[in-house]
Amino acid sequence: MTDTTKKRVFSGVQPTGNFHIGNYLGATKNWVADQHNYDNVFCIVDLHAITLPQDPAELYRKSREVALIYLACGLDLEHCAIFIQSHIPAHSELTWLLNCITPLGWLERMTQYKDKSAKQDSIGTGLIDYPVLMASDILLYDTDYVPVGADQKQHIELTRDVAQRFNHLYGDTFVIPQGTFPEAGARIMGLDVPTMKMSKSSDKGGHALNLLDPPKVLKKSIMRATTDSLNNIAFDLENQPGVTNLLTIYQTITGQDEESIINQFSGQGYGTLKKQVAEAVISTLEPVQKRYHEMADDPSYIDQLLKDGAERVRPIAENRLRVVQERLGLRK
Ligand code: AQP
Repeated sequence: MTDTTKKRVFSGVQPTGNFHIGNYLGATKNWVADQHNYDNVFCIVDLHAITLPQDPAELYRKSREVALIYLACGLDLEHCAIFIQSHIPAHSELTWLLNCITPLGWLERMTQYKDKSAKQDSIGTGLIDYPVLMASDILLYDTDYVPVGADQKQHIELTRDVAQRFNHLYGDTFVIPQGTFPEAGARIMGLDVPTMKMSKSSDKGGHALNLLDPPKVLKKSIMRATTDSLNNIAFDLENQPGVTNLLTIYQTITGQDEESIINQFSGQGYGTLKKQVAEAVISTLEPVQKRYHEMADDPSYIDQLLKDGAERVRPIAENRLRVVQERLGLRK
């Protein structure tokens, strides 16, 4: 990490709910695959999590769980710094500074804000400000690439707009980052309602495939997944969203192209497809779960690792914040 000859990657996951296979296939799996090519900064975004009410003890526990999941998925500390967002105060400070140049109308347009606020009786200011905090996370580290799922496209666009606006007003300060999205797996859908994205905030049984679910639970959820009555194996998002979602999970895990998957399953029933998807999911997650449980036995290890991660990224964040403060006339 902090290898200046390589382009920098930044991304993160909220320590809320259960880390699911959408988070893995849409984001973390790709971080692991590409980690050797980049200088990587991976964050556990606990300040984002508190834009909605959280139980404090659970938030603390989940933050460490996500760090362990990162490692269990295969992130290598030689190539990546892993840290908790709130341990670097520059994230909050830059957010305030960028708030002051971000038009409110830009934030009111965000679809995630509209969706999440519609589900709450009353909302905190943090929920609408979420994308500015995300812009700060990314811009503090001179990030070149942000590998995320498709649900984050609009937030990445806003990050670019905020950076360009600041650069225009105060002179070249921020690297303009680029979002990167996997070809397959960028939007894994819920198994129960395949027209809605698989989501951490749903705790309904049979909705998500959680990374730490035992094999029996994974298999049960897949075998119960909603399909259709067409009895046809096809990638057809509009007419067969459930079957398409199962095929996409299979495709993302196996790396096969659509045509060879269709050939493999053509003429077979949905039961066979589900069994094969379950086998692929279980065999992918088994080693991840094994590594997770081995490391979870030693909580002091994870605390030290997070402390080291924060120390590694702190100088980058503080340096960029100082430049922003100078540009704004807050310090010389
Ligand atoms: N269903 C998904 N398919 C593909 N990628 C996904 N990501 C999230 N869901 C899917 C990607 O995972 C990374 C972490 O996202 P997050 O921490 O925001 O997790 P989340 O599951 O989206 O949960 P939230 O935001 O708490 O809320 P809900 O439950 O409302 O969705 C990101 O790269 C994201 O794109």
